[in-house]
Amino acid sequence: MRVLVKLGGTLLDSLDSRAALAAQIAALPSTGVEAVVVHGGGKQMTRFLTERGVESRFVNGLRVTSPDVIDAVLKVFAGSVNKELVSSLVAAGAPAVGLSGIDGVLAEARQLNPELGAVGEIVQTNPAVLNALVEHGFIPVVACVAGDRQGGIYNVNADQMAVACAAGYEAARLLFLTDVDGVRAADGTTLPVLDVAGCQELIAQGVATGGMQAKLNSACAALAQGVGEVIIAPGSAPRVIERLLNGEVLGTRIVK
Ligand code: X2W
Repeated sequence: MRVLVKLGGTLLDSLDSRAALAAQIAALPSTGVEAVVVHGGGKQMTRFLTERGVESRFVNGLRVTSPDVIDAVLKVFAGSVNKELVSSLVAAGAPAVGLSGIDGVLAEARQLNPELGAVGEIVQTNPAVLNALVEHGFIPVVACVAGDRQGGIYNVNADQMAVACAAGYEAARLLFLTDVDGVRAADGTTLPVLDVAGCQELIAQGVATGGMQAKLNSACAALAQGVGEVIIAPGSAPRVIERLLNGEVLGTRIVK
């Protein structure tokens, strides 16, 4: 089974958390799971920019990406965050290979909105590089950076990158591992399951806002593009990946 695991940056910020997730991902091939990993790094990026006196500015949850910031996007997402995760996977025994959407023309983007600078939206994925790596037993680890065919480089929201890669790779399941328990109802309880109409209702009622609203929109986009099931779950829960793949109720499962 093909599974896309998206890891949020907060989960990758400590060696312990990274190692715990890497151990789980490294165990997947022996259970017949062909995994591709997509990661973010928003927290690391904000810290990197702050240390250099650059203030982070967001519009609708997307980071305004000036030329200074795109340089940092390569250094942080495709550089340190990607290589730290790859090295944790290697330490856990998995032959992981780090790449970005630029590599192998995996993810082609165009500028989303001139006011956001070099923020990209994915217009096409070419999963050949993922298929080639997986076929040879490697685990691809994709940073949320995309390119175009004219030499442009774009910062892409990591959830959107995960959706595009999951659809291109024809993943049966997309796991969004994050730092919350799942999707919350108005009364604060975590919803075990949601369908597309349920997602739209939570957004319309103003219950799901900000980052969670964006995640639900990404989840629905993935379902519309053929991914069978999307799960939003806490990446810090013990053995979270194995438990989710075994059908345990944990986090929020989103289906058509
Ligand atoms: C994000 C990409 C990183 C991201 C950013 O620059 O922060 C845009 O906003 P998490 O850790 O998964 O949140 N890109 C355009 O999405 O990381």
